[in-house]
Amino acid sequence: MKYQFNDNFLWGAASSGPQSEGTFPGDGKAETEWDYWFKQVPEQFFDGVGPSVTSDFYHKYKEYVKLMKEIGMNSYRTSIQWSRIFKDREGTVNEEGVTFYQAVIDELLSQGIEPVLCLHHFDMPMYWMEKGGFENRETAEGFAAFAAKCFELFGGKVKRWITFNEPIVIAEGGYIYKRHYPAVCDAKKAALVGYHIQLASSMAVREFRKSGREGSIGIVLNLTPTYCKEPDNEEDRRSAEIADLLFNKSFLEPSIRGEYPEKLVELLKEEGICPEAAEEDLEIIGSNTVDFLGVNYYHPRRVTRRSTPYEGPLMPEKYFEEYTFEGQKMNFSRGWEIYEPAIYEIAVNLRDHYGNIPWYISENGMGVQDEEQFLDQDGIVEDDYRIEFIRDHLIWLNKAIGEGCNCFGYHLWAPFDCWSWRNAYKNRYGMIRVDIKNGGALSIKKSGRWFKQVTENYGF
Ligand code: BGP
Repeated sequence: MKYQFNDNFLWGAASSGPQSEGTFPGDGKAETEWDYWFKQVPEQFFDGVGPSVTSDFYHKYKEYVKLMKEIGMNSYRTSIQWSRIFKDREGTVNEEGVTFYQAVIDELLSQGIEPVLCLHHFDMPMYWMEKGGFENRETAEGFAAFAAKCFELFGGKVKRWITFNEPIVIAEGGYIYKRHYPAVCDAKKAALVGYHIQLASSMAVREFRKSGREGSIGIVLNLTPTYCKEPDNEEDRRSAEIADLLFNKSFLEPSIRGEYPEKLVELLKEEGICPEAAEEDLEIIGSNTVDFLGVNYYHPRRVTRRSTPYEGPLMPEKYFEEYTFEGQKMNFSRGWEIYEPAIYEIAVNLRDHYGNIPWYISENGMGVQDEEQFLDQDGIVEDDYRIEFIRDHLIWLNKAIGEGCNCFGYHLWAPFDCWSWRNAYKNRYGMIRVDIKNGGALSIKKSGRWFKQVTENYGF
């Protein structure tokens, strides 16, 4: 069986500024929440490894881009770090940062790789965090000013922009589950932060349109299709509906349709955590919807009604329990269920309920611990499991496209092994190995060679 994709398909991979570049003394970069947090609690990061070196993309970008070309990528998403462009809240430009991103963009273009640039990948500068981060509406204005500057600086060469990566993770990670800074558990703050991020995203879209730059602008959402254990049970269905409202529709609907789902607003009001929305803000959200969507898909969410009364702080878990799906084939990557058909269901949902908006897979990937064990005699990582993972997801994507779904590309997380927040280098995702323990030498894994063939043949 042959799985064919069209000639314009984006074949690539994604990383982000804070996870790949590293921070170096004297490069003019301001501190982010991650730099700051690591200094406070280094022991909370896997192996005590922080964001200061990561993959050293800052110095080695030419080498990386050359290898990206070798594995057949025609597009690469990364993020511009706000803290590298603006030194402070007033927007004092860091020329070294500008020069660096210009050089990266030129290098990518010279190798025939399209840069897809994201403006926020979990990396709030401390100068805004000190003001409450996205709890404060002013931060949204600050973000819009940063976005406008990026369109001015780089908009001539970059044609595809993204406002935010996984905005729900910023709200839940920082304000519910304590996985990100400021690591508090406060549902009211989480809702407010989520609302201001949406506002910031819509303001950035407005700035893009005002700039008159050619190209398109989108948002990257981590969509987790939600399945309930007993579809015949009304409470189970309600649990799944709530999970879907909180984790998927809370950004999907305002970003694409320009408005919040009534049911979500009702739910937040019932809990007394619905942010006060000014008419002016709702107008900005309503009239600045995105041109396209990036979908990060890793795993589905399986929920059932709570079997015991919930007594903790107000959290999504009040409404449902997550359970482990037992049944068909059950594989895990980094503790996440691997379930490829969900990619097809996401596609059909976007086709049937969101005006068939153009979209692409902006992240999908397999995190593997202790990958060194798969090194062969020549020092090449034999990651057949990753090849199988990508292939199985592409098969479902291909089926969806064949049925009229408007998907224009597939990006793996990640082109090369990179730093992952609290998990640091615990899980490896790349098609290019970074030998972290030995000075960061780079080598292409088996999956990289395979990916090249796929891109050359536009399928497999
Ligand atoms: C996504 C993020 C990425 C990356 C990836 C892998 O949610 O957008 O930044 O980190 O997850 O997750 P992890 O590195 O924690 O295994």
